[in-house]
Amino acid sequence: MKGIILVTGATAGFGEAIAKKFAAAGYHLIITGRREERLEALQTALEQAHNIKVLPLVFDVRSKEAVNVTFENLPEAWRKIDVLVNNAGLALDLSTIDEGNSDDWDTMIDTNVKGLLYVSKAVIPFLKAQGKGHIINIGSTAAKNVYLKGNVYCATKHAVDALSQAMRIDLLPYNIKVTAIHPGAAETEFSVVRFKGDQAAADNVYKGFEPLHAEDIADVTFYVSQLPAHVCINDLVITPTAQANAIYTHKVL
Ligand code: NDP
Ligand code: 8X3
Repeated sequence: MKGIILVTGATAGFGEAIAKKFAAAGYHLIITGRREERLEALQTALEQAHNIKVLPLVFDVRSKEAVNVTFENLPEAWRKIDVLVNNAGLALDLSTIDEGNSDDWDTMIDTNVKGLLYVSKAVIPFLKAQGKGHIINIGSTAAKNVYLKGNVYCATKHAVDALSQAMRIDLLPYNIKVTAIHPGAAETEFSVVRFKGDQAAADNVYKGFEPLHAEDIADVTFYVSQLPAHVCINDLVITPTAQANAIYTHKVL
């Protein structure tokens, strides 16, 4: 048995792939998201395939109260968390700042920034109690460059970048590693969510090149979590080979 990993947003995409990767390596999992049936299906599949236990926790990361109640009531046996992956997040729409929808802005800020903070605040005491831990925040290439019509999503991911740096400083006394992983374009449910169910618009994002796959990010997440106690990868940007950064892809050349 390797330990316990908590992954937010495990009902799809990176989070689901990360859960599968760590389950295969023998970790027990705490998996979270709003879609209960998906969490339960993943729990069943992973417990059957591997000799591990999975605890599904259904809550919306935007609700401070739900986050706090969930972790205040976390069973004792699940409190020895080794790795927290703050992955739950989303983009909504691509619009210039003058045309953007302020409800979408609220959702992105509440999920990507405030949700990450609420979960971290609730979980850090468990890491401190263990005298060690690792927080892995999923940022984005949008944390490093701002692109046309990406305004608020990019701002939320810049905030994740800043908060990752801040956590690394503030948690130094507690032997807690903090790593930010910044993926480029990856074909998950991300674009279907961004374009509010418009599958054709989502598919168009990945036309003409091979995007990252969720498993690529799971592999990298696993790698950074396996380094010796004295080694911490702080910040890691990973893109498809066809993408140089958040702005320059093969399409603009
Ligand atoms: P998906 O849409 O495939 O998965 C998003 C996950 O986040 C789902 O499990 C969803 O669960 C969860 N989630 C979203 N909102 C909430 C909420 N309010 N409360 C709880 N859980 C929530 O997208 P990805 O896997 O691609 O995205 C994961 C992270 O990676 C995000 O932070 C995204 O910004 C980032 N990212 C994605 C990239 C990409 O190109 N795909 C590139 C760079 C970064 P549920 O709906 O069940 O609540
Ligand atoms: C997701 C990748 O390029 O849509 O963070 O911002 S991008």
